[in-house]
Amino acid sequence: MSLTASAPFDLLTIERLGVHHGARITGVDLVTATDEQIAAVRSALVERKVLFFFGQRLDPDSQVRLGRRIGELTPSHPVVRGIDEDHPEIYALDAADNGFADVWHTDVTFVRRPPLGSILRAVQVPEVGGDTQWADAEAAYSSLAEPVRRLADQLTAVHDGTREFGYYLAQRGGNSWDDETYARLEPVQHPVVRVHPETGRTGLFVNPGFTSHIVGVSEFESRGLLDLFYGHLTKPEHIVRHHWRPGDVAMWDNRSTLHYANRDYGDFRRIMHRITLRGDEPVGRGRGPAHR
Ligand SMILES: O=C(O)CCC(=O)C(=O)O
Ligand SMILES: [Fe+2]
Repeated sequence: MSLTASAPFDLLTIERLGVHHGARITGVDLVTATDEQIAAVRSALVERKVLFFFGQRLDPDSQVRLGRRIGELTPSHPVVRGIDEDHPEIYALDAADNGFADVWHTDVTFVRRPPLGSILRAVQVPEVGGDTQWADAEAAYSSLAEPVRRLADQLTAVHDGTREFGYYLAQRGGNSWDDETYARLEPVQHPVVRVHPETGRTGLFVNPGFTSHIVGVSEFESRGLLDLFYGHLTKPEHIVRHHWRPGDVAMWDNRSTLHYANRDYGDFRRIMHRITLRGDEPVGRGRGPAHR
């Protein structure tokens, strides 16, 4: 189904990919977009959760400029440096430099204020494979049985980036990011069910990449609950998938989605550039942020 975001002005075209999430956006050049088009993209980002733009002509400078029009940018990553001195905001994932993301995750949930969203550009794509998948954490929450939702509402989880990034941080001797200084990656707590700060919708906010355990239950119970949530989050009906071509751009709301980059392209090189939008502290149902 195709619909125009803001008839009668034909700002851009939004083609939905799933009932709840995913959209192909056409009719906008991300380098020369008007303010009205940027506003339409920003609201589609929240509404559709992951947006795909095709054959765009962004370079590092214009990717950063675009990001600043959508929100506030953080530096590249709490642990990993930007691509060069002129682009401290750009985080490169290069298969030739161990840049893989083949674990379901939500970006940087191991800090107090995880990103609002990310904007990813395909710089070099493999001849085959290398698709990325996004899961809708709100559709997953709402399709859990009611008693399970009620249980999830009460839970708090610990998020810890040490396994993925602790080694790199130690090598760098610490870093500062988004107004916080990190000598070590201290685990943080977030509610298992997050209320979206813009829509009020609720979603599961745990991910296999960074959630270490659930607070106040046994290790056995924590493992079982997380496996239940992960299995449910990643059901095929909660997922949209993108096959990349050079120049494609994906933008996702990191408060309501998880993603996974398929590592199925053999020795081909794959290079992606990401910029990251500053977010706020997750808030649970009927309560504030989790206490650390
Ligand atoms: O390489 C990809 O497709 C996604 C990588 C990733 O996880 C990210 O950019 O946050
Ligand atoms: Fe990611």
